[in-house]
Parts: sequence; structure tokens; C-alpha cells
Amino acid sequence: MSIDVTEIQDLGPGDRAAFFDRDAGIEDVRGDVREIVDRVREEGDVAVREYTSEFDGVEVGNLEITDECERAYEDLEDDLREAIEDAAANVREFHEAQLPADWREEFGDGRELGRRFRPIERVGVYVPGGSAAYPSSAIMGVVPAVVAGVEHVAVVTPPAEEVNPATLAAIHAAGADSVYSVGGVQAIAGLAYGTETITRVQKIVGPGNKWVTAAKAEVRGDVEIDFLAGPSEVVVVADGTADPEFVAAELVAQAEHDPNASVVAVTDDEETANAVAAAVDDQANAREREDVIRSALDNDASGVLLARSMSEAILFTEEYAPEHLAVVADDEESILERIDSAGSVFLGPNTPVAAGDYASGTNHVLPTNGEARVTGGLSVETFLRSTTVQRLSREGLESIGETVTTLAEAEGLEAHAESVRKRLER
Ligand code: HSO
Ligand code: ZN
Repeated sequence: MSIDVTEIQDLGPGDRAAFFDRDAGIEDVRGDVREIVDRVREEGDVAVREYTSEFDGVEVGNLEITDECERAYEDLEDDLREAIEDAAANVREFHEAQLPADWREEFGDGRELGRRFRPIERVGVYVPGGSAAYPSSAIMGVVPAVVAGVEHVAVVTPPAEEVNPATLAAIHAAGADSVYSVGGVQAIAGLAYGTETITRVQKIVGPGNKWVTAAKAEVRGDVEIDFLAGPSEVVVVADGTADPEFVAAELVAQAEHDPNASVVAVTDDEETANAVAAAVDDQANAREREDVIRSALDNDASGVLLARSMSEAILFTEEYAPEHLAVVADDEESILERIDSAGSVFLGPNTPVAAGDYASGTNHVLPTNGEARVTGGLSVETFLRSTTVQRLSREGLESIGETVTTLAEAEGLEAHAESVRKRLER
């Protein structure tokens, strides 16, 4: 079975909807999720342990495993520990560059106004386990929180017969304060409402499967969340100058994450389109996770698309709003100029998405399912709140006094007007 090239102009409304209205399937599990959340909320640790035994098949001893993470870090092979440290250092550096400075400015006629940034006090980071146990995701979730200055960073990660030691080590290296051996819906509920062991947090971030994502949607409102991060996505925009092997490698790489991943190449060059489709097929054959890759390639939101012009390719991409956007073309910057909706952008032939997945320093926890239309990925700002600050001089109060009293009276809020007049009359 090979992957076909489809012309964008031939896509019917149903095909277009499959590309543009992607859905992580979380609505299907909302009912079951609600039940689990409610029980954890009412029964705490007892419910957490029962669900862990039921869903993970593990009887956990200590729910808290903070010290085990430190031990895993110390026992890890040197090259893996160094790779974790290198990646974490780059992620730290990039996120430190994002730290906003507090500011105050004089806005003419006596209004001194500014903004101040302070970290949220307690946050929870979900680090996936199982076949998607990613040490890199521990770094991506925890490091920005630490850089933002969050005082208490809790991590939850599912237990298993043998939890990936690199994941535990990365959680420690990233700088988490407390780590709990719990995953799935019960972990999100534990963080949202607290249990005897788990301290409740104010914001929950991080990727997860559809259960975890549905649980985040369920507790949203009682606790802040980042956004709903679903299976991986990439759109590669390429012209006739792109190397089809590289383009195909991007599709195959993100496809290996999840049978529900969505991967697209879009180009205005027919020869490139055909070569990419052939290369995807070839490369998929050679990969260990071929089954996962083939399922992802089979998705209705995946494919190799031929556009009549780069403009058509760009419009398609903007409407898709992919998690990852790679641009491999003669003039990448002018293409990027015309695309606003993407979680993270990779420009040029030497910039594989895997670089950002692991080690260049940008964050890989990114909006999927078109959420890139309204939000960016995890960043230092995810963990900050801003406060506005002001001081008016006598002239400042005089200059806006009448505007305030007129509007206050129009709203029937006489006491507001009076609080200004009292001062002006002095
Ligand atoms: N590409 C994933 C992140 C990841 N890649 C983790 C490798 N490990 C986010 O969509
Ligand atoms: Zn990846």
C-alpha cells in the first residue's frame, strides 16, 4: 500500500473537514472520565490506588517517588544523563530568554502605568508513560515552570512494572519538587482536587492520551490548564527545491508517535509530490514502528497534497493550523510571512522537527487539533500571571477626572464618581 498524491482542488467538503476539523476523540470518553474524577475527588488516595490497579495493573507502594527520580538520575548511563543535561540546558536557555521584565512607564499627563509578572505558586506537570514515555516531555513541562520561578512543581507519571529510568532521571534533572507515581485520569483529578498524598495545584500542564486530555477538559474551571494537546501533527510546505527524502523523513518521524498522528506534505511541484509519496513509502518500510506509521499515514488528516500554486499551499496550511510547520523552499521567510497559525515552525533543509522535539531549546508541548489558531505552546508565560500597577500624579487625576466621573454617572455608579471628586476638591 502506498500513499497517494491528492490535488487540493479535488478535495470535497468532507475531505477538507477531515483535514481542518481534526478531533482527538476526547468527547467519546468524557462520561467515563467524569466518574473517575468524581471518585478521586471524594475518596482521595484510596480511589487513586484502585484505579491504578485497574488501569495500569500495578499495586503502587509509595505514591510519592521523588527520591527514586534522584536515584534513577544517579544510576543512569553517562551518555544518556549527559544528553538529558544538554537538552535541558538548551531548553532552559531559550526559556530564560522569554522571561518578561516588570515595567513602569510615564504615559504623559501624569499617568504612571506598568505590568508586573509573578509565577503561579503550585503547578502540576503530566509526564506520559507507557509506550509514549518521553524523558524529553519531562524537560519540556518542568523546565519552563522552574525558569518562571514556580515554587512548587509537582509531576505525575504513570507507574509500570518498570518505569523508564530515563524519564524519572529527566524529571529530576528538570528540577521537579515532588513526583507522584500516578497516571491517567486519576492523576489529573489528584492534582486538581488534592488527595492525602498529592497536594492540589493551581494549574495543570502537559500532554497525554485522550483519557488524560479529556480529564483536563473535565477539571478545567476548578483548576487552570494549558490547552488540550492531542496526537502529533506536522505539515511540511515544500517547493521544487526541497529534497523529497527530507520532506518524507519529517512525515515518517511524526507519524511514528501515534496511529492517530496527522502528517501532511503540501507542494506546488508535481515531481516533488510524487517523489515525497514514494519516499514516505520506502522509509516507512525501514522503520521499526512501521505499523504505527502506516496507521497515521492512513488518517483522513494525512496525505501528500499537490497545490496549483504556493499560494494555494499556504492557504491550505493556514487553515490546517498544524502543531508543527516545516518550510523547505526557496524563500522560506516569505512563505512564513503568510502563515499565522502554527504551534512551532522549522525553516530550511537543516532544521528537522526532531531538533525541536529534543534539544534545540524550543518547547515541544504544542497546540494540536487546530488550537494553534488561538494559542501557542508551553512557555514561561504559561506559568506567570501579570498584574497591572498604576500611580497618578495630581495632574494625572485632574486630566482624566472628568472622563471617569462622566462615565461613572452614566453607569449609575455615583460612589465611583465621588471617590474622584473628593480628591479633586481637596
Ligand atoms: N513531537 C512530539 C514531541 C516528542 N517527540 C517527544 C519526540 N519525543 C510532540 O508532538
Ligand atoms: Zn516528536
